[in-house]
Amino acid sequence: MRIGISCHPALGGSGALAAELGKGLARRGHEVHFIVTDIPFRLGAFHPRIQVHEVDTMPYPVWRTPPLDLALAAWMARVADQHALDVLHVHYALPFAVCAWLARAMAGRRVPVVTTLHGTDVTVLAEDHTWHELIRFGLVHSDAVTAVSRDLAMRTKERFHLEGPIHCIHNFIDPRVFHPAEVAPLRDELAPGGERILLHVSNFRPVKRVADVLHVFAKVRRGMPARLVMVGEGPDEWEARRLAHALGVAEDVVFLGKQEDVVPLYQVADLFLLPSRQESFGLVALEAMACGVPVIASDAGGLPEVVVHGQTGYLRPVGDVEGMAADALGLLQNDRAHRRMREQAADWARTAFSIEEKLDEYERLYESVLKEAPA
Ligand code: GMT
Repeated sequence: MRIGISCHPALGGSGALAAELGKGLARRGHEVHFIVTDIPFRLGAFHPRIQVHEVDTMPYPVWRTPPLDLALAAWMARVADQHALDVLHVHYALPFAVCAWLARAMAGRRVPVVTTLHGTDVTVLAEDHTWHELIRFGLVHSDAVTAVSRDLAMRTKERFHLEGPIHCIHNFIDPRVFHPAEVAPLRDELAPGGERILLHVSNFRPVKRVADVLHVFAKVRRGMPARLVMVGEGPDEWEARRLAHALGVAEDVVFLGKQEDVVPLYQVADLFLLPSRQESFGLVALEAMACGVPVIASDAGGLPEVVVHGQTGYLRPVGDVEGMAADALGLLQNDRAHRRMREQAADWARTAFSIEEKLDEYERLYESVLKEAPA
């Protein structure tokens, strides 16, 4: 098949997932065309069956900002025609589902549109009336809609009063990339005294409750030697730095900013913290488990579909920093239980969220929309 993919190319779970999906499809022999405003950050090395079409626009003084979404739609239509695309798969409802609708109308051939919802497109953006209308329009006019968790599928149906099906296709990991490994030099650098390493990876937005990460860590730190590694950047980063000082743990907190390759950081971690207010899936939690790292997360959104409470980590109500810290200390102070949970986490991630099974599911979906699409 010839598949067009559009996604947000900068750091973020939906872009990461779209890039991994494109690479996986290309490995299976499909021709993949990314139609994007920049090269997706996880795309990596050259692949003969992957092409990137980077949208650009002509600036014009009348426009304060050029209408990039219209340009994207025109590029989608052009790539669909020039490369005879069989399907256009867009990740994140806005602007992509609406751009794809316009592209489909502009293209000289019928190209079915698959929209994958990733989370905040429904849980945050849809709270605004304008975006709500546009997202609903994009979903209703997609040939198929998928969501990355059952929870998100259910919320989407409720929020938009949709009649058609929303297919749940969970996010996935490639176990050849995300797996447990010894990374001794990095461990020595991050925890020179042999301290336990707690890890958090996010875009530091309010939904991630980064302050809770620091409160949990401060309580753990009171009970044992430990270090906290914070990866990513975003609006709450400075508040997190301030809080680390206020809680007296700044010396044991390392802020690494955005990182291209997070795998070694997962591999040196002993515990992953994700106390978000809402998380449609929590791809970072899955990546951590795949590297053998138990996860302590909030019992919110799709996280209970990803983290098995008591087996691959622990789930606590949003904001329960006492409970999260107690779980963390209990686990980190019990070597046997920690080792067992590490193994269970890696096994679960590999078996329940394997890339091959999810690629099968996407391929079946593409085939079904192709069959349904009138010529
Ligand atoms: O909204 C974000 O946090 C970013 C967004 C993204 O796509 O970059 O993340 C969402 O999609 C991820 C990939 O499917 C999910 O793993 C995240 O849980 C989801 N974020 C939220 O629901 C907050």
